[in-house]
Amino acid sequence: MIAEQTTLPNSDEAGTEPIRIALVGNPNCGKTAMFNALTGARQKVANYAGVTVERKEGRLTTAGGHTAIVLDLPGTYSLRARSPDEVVTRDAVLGRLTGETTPDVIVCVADATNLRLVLRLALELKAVGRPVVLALNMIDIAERQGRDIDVEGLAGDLGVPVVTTVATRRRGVEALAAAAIKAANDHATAPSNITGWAEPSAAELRRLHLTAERIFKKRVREARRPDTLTGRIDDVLLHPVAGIAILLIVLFAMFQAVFVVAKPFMDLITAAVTATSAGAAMILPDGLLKSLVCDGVIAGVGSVLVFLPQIMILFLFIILLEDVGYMARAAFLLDRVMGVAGLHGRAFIPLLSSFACAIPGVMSARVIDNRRDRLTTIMAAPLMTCSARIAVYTLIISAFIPDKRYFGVINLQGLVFFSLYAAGMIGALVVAWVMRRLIWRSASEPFLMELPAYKRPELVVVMRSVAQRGQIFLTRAGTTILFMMVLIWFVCTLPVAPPGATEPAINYSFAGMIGRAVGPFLAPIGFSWQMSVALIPGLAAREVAIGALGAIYAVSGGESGGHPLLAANLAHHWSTASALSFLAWYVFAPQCASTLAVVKRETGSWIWPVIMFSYMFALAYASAFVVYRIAVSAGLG
Ligand SMILES: Nc1nc2c(ncn2[C@@H]2O[C@H](COP(=O)(O)OP(=O)(O)OP(=O)(O)O)[C@@H](O)[C@H]2O)c(=O)[nH]1
Ligand SMILES: [Mg+2]
Repeated sequence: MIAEQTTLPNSDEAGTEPIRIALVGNPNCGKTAMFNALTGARQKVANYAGVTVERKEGRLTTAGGHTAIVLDLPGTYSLRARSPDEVVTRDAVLGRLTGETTPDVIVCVADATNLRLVLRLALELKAVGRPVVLALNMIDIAERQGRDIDVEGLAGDLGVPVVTTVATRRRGVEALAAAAIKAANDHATAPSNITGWAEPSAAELRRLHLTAERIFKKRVREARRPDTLTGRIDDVLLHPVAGIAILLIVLFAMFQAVFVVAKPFMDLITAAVTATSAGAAMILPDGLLKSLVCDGVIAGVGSVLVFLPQIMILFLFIILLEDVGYMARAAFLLDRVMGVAGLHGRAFIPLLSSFACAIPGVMSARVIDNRRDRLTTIMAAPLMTCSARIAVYTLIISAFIPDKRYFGVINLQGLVFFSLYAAGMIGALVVAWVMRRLIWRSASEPFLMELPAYKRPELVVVMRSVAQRGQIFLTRAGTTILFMMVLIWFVCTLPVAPPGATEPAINYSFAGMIGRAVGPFLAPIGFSWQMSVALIPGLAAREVAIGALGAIYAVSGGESGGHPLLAANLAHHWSTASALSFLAWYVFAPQCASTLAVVKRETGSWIWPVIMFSYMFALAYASAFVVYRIAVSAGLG
């Protein structure tokens, strides 16, 4: 990456390397929003601390044709780092990352409504010896609150240029870029006066703190219209009883919406997939190619594609709640529960991120500085229901759970869906609890959550993030899943049945052989050989299990089709007990391979992914077994 960027030509100063700008600031001050505004990137922005946990690089071209590299970094209060994400920022600023020097200019991003702590950080950054520019971000909110900030006085006292900005609306962003590039160029011609490359000492921090306090008192006035709304809303939302009740209602409504609202859109996609398949079947001559296209590609990818609406609706909810600032409240409300389970309060955000996918979840555990707390969180994160499991849950639910309504509003299918999520969450708490008791035997640290002020979400930003989620899903469907489907088709079709065969052709294929090999092992939990075969590609990406079932039944049925046919097929071939067992399996099933790889990287050892795989496998098998036995004895076998 770095080599590629340093060889790119700089538009006006051919031969020289582009200027490198680092964005540094307190958590949740708008660094990533600024990064996106500067570079056109779409990194994740949300209204709570600790969203960004790694260094991201982007490219900026100014109106004047200058090119610069911009670094987005995790939020921090000081260059004296404690947690792994703060270490990333410190090392980037001090030029300790391999192959990297200190940035040419540091943009200190400040939340203008909350300047107290950032001024000291600005002084620390100045002491590094590189030019610093201060961005007074969120100036829109500061103005609304009637906060008087003496911008020029501040610039004079700190000895750095100050630019006011609104990152989410791109206000002042070009001026900031120009100021940063000018500062870097001026500095390059001035004699180098680099003083420190080291972390500040505690004594130095105290000194800078006093200076910062003095500047703050002199240049910043109390808000004339302070934000009382946040406090008033919080009286209700953080209430120990009302707050929890509202949280449950919000979550419940979210999962109902995912099920009910998505339905018409899913039907539409299903119709489109079926039509495509029928069209392809008409054009293509009978034979293997037709089977590959219709049974493998269209039936397989199509059966995954129908879940696009559900995924986008789920993310719309999550993104809205994150951007308003509600998720930090949810963390606060659940802090007690999590504490009892032995999870650090900061674990909430990693667990929340795992709703999308366990990979960002495991990575955002970096915000936790204590290694044991961090490991506990990493081990529990994959039990949170990732979005890839939506496909599995929905398919089985729509095939086996009747579409009933209670009290006119509560949809039974949505209720089961919610329960599966709840099972995952409870599982995560139990695993954390067991790790605490069995392995660490230590209490988790108390934690003070920073509650951000509520904000009105920027509609364009929200819609863009939702669209981005859809895009990620479609890309997966078009690459990993498509590739796997072709592979699965081969495994299901070859070798072809011998002439005069009496059984369905698929029984003679590799899939049939694999199924018969692993089948006996999974028979006690009620899995047929088709179900067992589908689990294997599910290790690469969970949705592929659905695609695989789509292909297996399409190939063995000799007809092709999308989701409704698959659901109908399942209802025909599986007993309800087996279906429930399959759901239980997927609540705990071992992670896809990429999650295990990330766990290895984040923990620096193979032990943890091995433990993770084993405990999840054991849990999945045990719970599927129990569910299957109970269901069979209840007459659902
Ligand atoms: N009103 C307003 N909101 C902003 C502005 N800049 C950012 N935000 C919002 O502030 C919140 C935090 O923004 P981020 O860019 O995620 O903050 P960050 O500094 O990258 O946070 P971490 O990565 O957690 O350290 C988001 O909800 C943004 O939409 C601004 O200038 N005005
Ligand atoms: Mg960020």
